[in-house]
Amino acid sequence: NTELKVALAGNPNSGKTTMFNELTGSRQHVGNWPGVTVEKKTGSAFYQDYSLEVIDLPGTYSLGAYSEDEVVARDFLTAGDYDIVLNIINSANLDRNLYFTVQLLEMGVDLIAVLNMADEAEKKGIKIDKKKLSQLLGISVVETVASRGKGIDRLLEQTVKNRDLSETALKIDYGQEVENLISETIKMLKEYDFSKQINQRWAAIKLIEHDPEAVKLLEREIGVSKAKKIKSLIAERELKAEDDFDNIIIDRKYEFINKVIAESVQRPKAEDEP
Ligand code: GDP
Ligand code: MG
Ligand code: K
Repeated sequence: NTELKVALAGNPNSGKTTMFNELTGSRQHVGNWPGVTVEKKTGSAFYQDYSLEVIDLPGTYSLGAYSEDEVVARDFLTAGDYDIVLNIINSANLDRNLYFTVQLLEMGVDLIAVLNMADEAEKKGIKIDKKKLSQLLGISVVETVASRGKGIDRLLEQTVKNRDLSETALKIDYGQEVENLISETIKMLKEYDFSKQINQRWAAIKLIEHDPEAVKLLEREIGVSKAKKIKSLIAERELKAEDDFDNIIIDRKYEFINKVIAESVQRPKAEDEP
């Protein structure tokens, strides 16, 4: 009997809790995440010879540090104490949901994209080419209707099949100027022996975005004076740059998502929309 730790992550209202209930039935435990009032739900599921510990993470749109929910989800994901993440996606609202997916992929999180609410997407006439989407994102894609228990067996099958995924981090091209800075930041992170467990490219991007939690983590890990050298490098480049790096990073992320959607999703033409 092999144990797997599986976390459900995704936007609010994507059907995470419904999926959690579907997977775990009455084998649930409700508590709190340490130090915060955010509810923590865990439960168990069984498939073939596998025993799955399932964790329902708080729903978030982003993995910044702006709410307790985001911090809980992010801390869990950066700590890496899980085998695989099931990213529950509302198929009827793919654009918005993929923004979160892309953030997970950039962090190097091993995940399966779960296209939930497939019934809602169908009602709206949205057709998703799963094979294409899977190719473009480099991960497995499974379609489900959690509220009707549809696709659960296939999801369990894929969960077990993908249990040993490792470091499939997505690399979006942020353009020469930002890419040069990312490379130099990574070089310094390596030189200073910054956490090997955290994806270095992701850390560099977060530092360039001045993410407060990333800065705190950096200072904790390598000390304030070395951290200052990295912050100075970034500040110096910002001064010289014509465009705001934060904007470039966000724009390029959306460009990537738009391209993925254009190549894998067919929407009804305006006139035949129901
Ligand atoms: P969470 O915020 O991600 O935990 O989402 P919930 O599990 O609470 O689900 C939000 C709403 O969507 C609930 O009313 C569910 O019954 C409903 N829901 C969940 N999965 C599906 C699905 O596949 N199809 C449809 N039509 N509704 C769903
Ligand atoms: Mg929920
Ligand atoms: K893994």
